[in-house]
Amino acid sequence: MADAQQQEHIVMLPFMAHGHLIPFLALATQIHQTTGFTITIATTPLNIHYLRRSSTTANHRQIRLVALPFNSSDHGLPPNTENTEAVPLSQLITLLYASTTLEAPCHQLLADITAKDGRPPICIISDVVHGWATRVAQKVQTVNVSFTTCGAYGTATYISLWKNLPHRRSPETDEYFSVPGFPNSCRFHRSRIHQFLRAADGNDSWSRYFRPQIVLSLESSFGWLCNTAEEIEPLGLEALRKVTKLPVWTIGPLLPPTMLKLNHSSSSSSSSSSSNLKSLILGQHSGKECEISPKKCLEWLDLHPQGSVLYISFGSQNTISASQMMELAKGLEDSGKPFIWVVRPPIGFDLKGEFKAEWLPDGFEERMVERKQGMLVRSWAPQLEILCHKSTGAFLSHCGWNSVMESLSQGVPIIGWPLAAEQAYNAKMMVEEMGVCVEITRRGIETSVGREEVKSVIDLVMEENGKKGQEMKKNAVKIGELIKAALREDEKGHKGSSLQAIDDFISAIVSAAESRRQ
Ligand SMILES: *[C@@H]1O[C@H](CO)[C@@H](O)[C@H](O)[C@H]1NC(C)=O
Ligand SMILES: *[C@@H]1O[C@H](CO)[C@@H](O)[C@H](O)[C@H]1NC(C)=O
Ligand SMILES: *[C@@H]1O[C@H](CO)[C@@H](O)[C@H](O)[C@H]1NC(C)=O
Ligand SMILES: CC(=O)N[C@H]1CO[C@H](CO)[C@@H](O)[C@@H]1O
Repeated sequence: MADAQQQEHIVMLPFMAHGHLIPFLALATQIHQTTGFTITIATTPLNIHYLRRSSTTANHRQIRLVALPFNSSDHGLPPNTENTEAVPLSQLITLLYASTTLEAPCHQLLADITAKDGRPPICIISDVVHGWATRVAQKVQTVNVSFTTCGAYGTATYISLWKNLPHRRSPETDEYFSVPGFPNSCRFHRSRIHQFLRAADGNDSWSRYFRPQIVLSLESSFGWLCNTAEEIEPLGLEALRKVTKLPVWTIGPLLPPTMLKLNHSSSSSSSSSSSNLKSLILGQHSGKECEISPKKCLEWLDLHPQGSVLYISFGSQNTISASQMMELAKGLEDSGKPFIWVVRPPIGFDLKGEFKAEWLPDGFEERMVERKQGMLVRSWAPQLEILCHKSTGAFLSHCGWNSVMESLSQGVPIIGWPLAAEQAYNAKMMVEEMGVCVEITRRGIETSVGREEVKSVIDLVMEENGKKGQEMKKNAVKIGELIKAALREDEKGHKGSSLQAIDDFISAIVSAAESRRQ
């Protein structure tokens, strides 16, 4: 029998992508700090290694990290391929299928924990695409909770598209179609759908992976956790609740604490403050060559007026085509606006390889440096520090959810260039619902982008006293305030909605456990 005083135990199963692992670790930390529960995160050995490197500080030692046996060579993948960042797009589907083989070792882990603790963990929190985790939960007689590391609108769109394939039902000639769960007035353009999803007929390899996993998460979960705040995505949450038909706790966005406290500041204050989660997020790159120090970036930003610099990054996993890169550079030069650009080799080249000057216009970098117009940063930049700096005026982003939340929390509007996953739906939501975004393109790498479009969008957003830019900025500041309020606890102990949602979630799983154990 379990000791009545014994701490409850939660097992968390993140998907094998950096953008998922980090929010899982942040959620684990948050739940542990709120409840004192024992938390175990289980994933493949290399991803555990990555989490371990990312969590150097004291409270992360209280999170148990357990490696599940997994050898990518056994699944037709190159050696040591355990993360979406490590596979080319063509092999992503192989990695997705391989991830389902974690079910057996995961069940073994749960059985071991149950034997050791004398009772099953109070719940499993699994990534939405690990639908198989619901079967593990059932076998050890606990409940399964799905966690989406993305926003509500993007998640609702993504899962409803895979589940219902609505674009297959409307005639190809219709440019727009409706997505079940969303009101009919909210139409989606075909160009927003990724090529694999566009081609999906329910019997292709992508459908055969996604549909069963998502349906399990939908039909066999106790509830969902979503990495967003109630106040910032009303339409998205309405849709997500319609699609899941389950309780959805909005416990996010899970951001580094420094981003929640700081007002826009200059280098001195933002670089001196540090926190566990900040070092956690920065730490994820500790193994990588970082050619630029945060200090150097901040000093460069200090040279420029408030709100004048465009920050450009396509996330840790994506890049654009060679011709798009060339046009982006030309458009930037034409605009004359200051920028910091995180450059990576274009599509078709090794993402982690050396960046070659030939991918940019002749003498581009030298001219930009000389005019103090632009700074090129190879492969990785201190994104949090840049977004917190008062000189940063907009973020040209792939619209990954973590990047978008980091930016909006600081009141920095977005220029959208979505590339993969649910990013195009995030962009649509930010344009239509939040009014904080304009897009250069709707669908990443498949479209051509001209220097004129690049310049005109940058001008629209960055022009001093420009009407559109000011409106976007105002909306972004408002969203930033809502995010901070949701994550704040005031002196009287009144909790913002996301902190309250964590409490509500904990109460729900505790009372479910009580009735199970009676
Ligand atoms: C993975 O499997 C391959 C082929 O069977 C083997 O050579 C390799 O040593 C294994 N790797 C690990 C880490 O066990
Ligand atoms: C689905 O695909 C498999 C192989 O890819 C094929 O054998 C099967 O007939 C297909 N089923 C349907 C209903 O199209
Ligand atoms: C941030 O700025 C706002 C308004 O400018 C101010 O009310 C607030 O106290 C500041 N917060 C901190 C932590 O300095
Ligand atoms: C597969 C499975 O066991 N799913 C369970 C997940 O949790 C809900 C709510 O407790 C159960 O009703 C499901 O049976």
